[in-house]
Amino acid sequence: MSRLAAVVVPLVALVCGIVAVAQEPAAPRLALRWELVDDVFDAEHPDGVSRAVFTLTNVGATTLDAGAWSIHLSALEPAAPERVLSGGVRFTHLGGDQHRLAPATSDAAALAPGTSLRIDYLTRSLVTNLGEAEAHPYLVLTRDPARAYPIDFTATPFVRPSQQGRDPRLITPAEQYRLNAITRERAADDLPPVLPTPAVVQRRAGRLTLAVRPVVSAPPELAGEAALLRDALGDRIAASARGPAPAIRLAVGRVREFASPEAYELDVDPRRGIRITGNSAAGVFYGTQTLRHLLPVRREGDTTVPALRIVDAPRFGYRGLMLDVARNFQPKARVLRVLDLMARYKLNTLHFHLTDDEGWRLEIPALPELTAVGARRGHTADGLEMLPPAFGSGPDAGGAYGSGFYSTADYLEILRYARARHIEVVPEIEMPGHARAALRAMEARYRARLAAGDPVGAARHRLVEPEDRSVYRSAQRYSDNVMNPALDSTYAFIETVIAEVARVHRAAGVPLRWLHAGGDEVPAGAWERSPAAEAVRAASGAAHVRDLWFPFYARVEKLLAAHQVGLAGWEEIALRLETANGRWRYEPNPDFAHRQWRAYVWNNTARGAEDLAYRLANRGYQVVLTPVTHLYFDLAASPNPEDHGLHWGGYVDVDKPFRFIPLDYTRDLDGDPAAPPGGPSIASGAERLTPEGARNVVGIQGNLWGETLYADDRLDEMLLPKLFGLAERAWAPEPDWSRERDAARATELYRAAWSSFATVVGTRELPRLVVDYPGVTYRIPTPGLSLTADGAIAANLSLPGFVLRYTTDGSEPTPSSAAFTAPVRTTGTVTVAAFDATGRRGHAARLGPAPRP
Ligand code: TNX
Repeated sequence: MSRLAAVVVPLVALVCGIVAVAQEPAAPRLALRWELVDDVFDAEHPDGVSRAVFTLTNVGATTLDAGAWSIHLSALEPAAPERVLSGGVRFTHLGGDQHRLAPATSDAAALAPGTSLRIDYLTRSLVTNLGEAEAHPYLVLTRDPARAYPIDFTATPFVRPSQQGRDPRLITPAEQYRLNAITRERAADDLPPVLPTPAVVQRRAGRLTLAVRPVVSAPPELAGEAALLRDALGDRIAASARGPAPAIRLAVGRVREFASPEAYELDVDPRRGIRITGNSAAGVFYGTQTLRHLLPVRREGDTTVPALRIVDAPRFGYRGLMLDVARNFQPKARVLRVLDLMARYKLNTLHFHLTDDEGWRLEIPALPELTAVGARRGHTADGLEMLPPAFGSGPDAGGAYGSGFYSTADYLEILRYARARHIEVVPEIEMPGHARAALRAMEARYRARLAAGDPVGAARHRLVEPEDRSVYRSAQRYSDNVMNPALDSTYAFIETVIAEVARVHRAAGVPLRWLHAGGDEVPAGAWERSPAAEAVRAASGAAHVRDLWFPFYARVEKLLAAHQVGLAGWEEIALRLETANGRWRYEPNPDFAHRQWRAYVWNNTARGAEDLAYRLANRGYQVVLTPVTHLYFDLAASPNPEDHGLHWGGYVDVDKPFRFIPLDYTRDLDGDPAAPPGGPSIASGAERLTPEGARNVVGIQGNLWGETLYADDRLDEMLLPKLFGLAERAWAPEPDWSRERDAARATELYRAAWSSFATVVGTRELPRLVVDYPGVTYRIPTPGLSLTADGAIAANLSLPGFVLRYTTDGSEPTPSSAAFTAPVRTTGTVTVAAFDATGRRGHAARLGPAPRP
């Protein structure tokens, strides 16, 4: 210890001691450890549940008496504790993913310093990944219920298969090896020059050197595209370089081969320079993105592009990504980066999920409570002035992910940034379900107006009917999150929000064309005991209050039409419940077909609903395909416990969007990932798209929901490289393997296409991201491991371009561990992980000890 420190430390201790004595007893300190014990499969739990244990240890200096404390913790539905087996505690559900754990009786034993409490319990369903165990706990003392104390939490990693041996979804290292084995690295010359694959590529001899910054010439209407291109090239080519500058000419003109406004032609001629012609400014923009990607990845050195001619147009006019910023907030800079990534890979629609139960993220100046209350999450005793914690955002209202919203100025900036990159922003305002943030915010407004002596103003935008006794529970376990279609104030609220959103879009120079008006997952039971709903039902002659759904969206459609805005929503806006053979089933609602409603069809997991997207398109609805099985980017990449994400619709890695067959996807619902997705439809009797239906499929979209996006590296990890599969499928021409009916030939074509794509992603696009977005944290694949016939261990990876490193002493590989270049023979355990160029690594795989040959 230095002399200075020797003096300062006791001084600080002294001062702190005095403060502590003067204030209150020392803060309680707890540690909580979670561990998976085993899985239980028995007659009562045929699908399995997990036996888990919390160990709560008092690591502080004060005794915690029973009745004096409770712990608030988060548990996604599958992991919600149901049955407590030991510890004398009780779990109480608080709403959403929040639970309270407290001694069951006031005479339960006190928790003295240094002692632990062991709480064994059974979960509601199998815990299959470690993310589900992240409890994000905090402590609340009964004497000061508004205050939260942090708790040290650890979730003990669980190692398959001992704890998860009976989970059929397990991917062992050997199985991963088998899946990876279809990837064959391709020579760089055999690869399409850019991702997504262009429609037509004619290669020519030679290369054009861009050693000196090119002169970009463009007519005034392409000034924006030219400026962005200059920026991008300026990043790569030093301003100081002297010599003759090559010319890049941008123009809007007719691209003969394609009618799409987004089509372009790019001509790279070593002598005459570069010409980009687009059917519109959007086409020119995509041509400039292609040009950027023709430059070799490395920043230093090589600045040549191959001589060639590309003529290109998208397969789908709608190429979307949905970003949920409601469950966990994402700062503006991250949204701009997502837009940048989308533009590079030629996606053109950001579906911006701005509101949900757990947050309202857009400033609406006319209703300031929406963000003052609805964009703040934290622990409070009464929950009146902010929303409760959720999804790992923690008790602190100043925390990064729970609280936050885009001011009007932020949103304007996002819209303008998107517009410059030819991305349309489709904002989503969730209704009538998934609306808890709005309901709570409007209750706060109601109270404030009433207190200010303005009962009329108080009632104007109120979303709650106090006499409503309806009992329901939403998919995310809320019982108070649905707007009421029988209240005029509901429509006053929606009308105000629409007007404000439309106003900002106009100010940004991009009139709002579509509003996504939610519609998903309204729970059964809502409105059933609402006097207002009952009165409207009776007056309208409807059979059931559930039928108020139709007048609700018809009225929303009118409110939107007043601003020339089209109605978009989740599939439910286009459905109605019907009985067939005594069973309820969702059917397309003929009443609104051919009204140009745009339905985002998501749930292809429900039995009988696999083909819902096609049934809706065939009946006249405009359909965006966004099926959970292939395009839900919030799903974990694999069943391995260390992969984050949900898994209610399976697992989604980059291969899922890649193998998606948009116009015939029921051929690939549960196939073997190593086989081509070419089998017959698994959904028996599934309806196929008619020619009219195919014209109504406007495009495809990846959805990134935000429940697990509560850490800085998480968005990248869930989005990348999945985004590349989406971009390829949304833009590139229909692949040959998806049309081939001969199984052997289809397998050959698919494996070749996948290998080419995997090589592009692994050797070109991910390295490009590392250079262009320093700190990017895309998911690095987990190796597969296999025992060779002669007893050595072989390793492989789904994507080329990484270095595999290994250890044989059980430790995690580091950038200085030995490279895995040939099968390894050892008596110990081989631990292998993939590393990228920056030395960042993915999850390790383990195998061994290998039996002696
Ligand atoms: C279902 S899909 C939801 C979302 C969840 C998502 C998680 C849809 C329209 N609703 O509220 O975030 O699953 O995967």
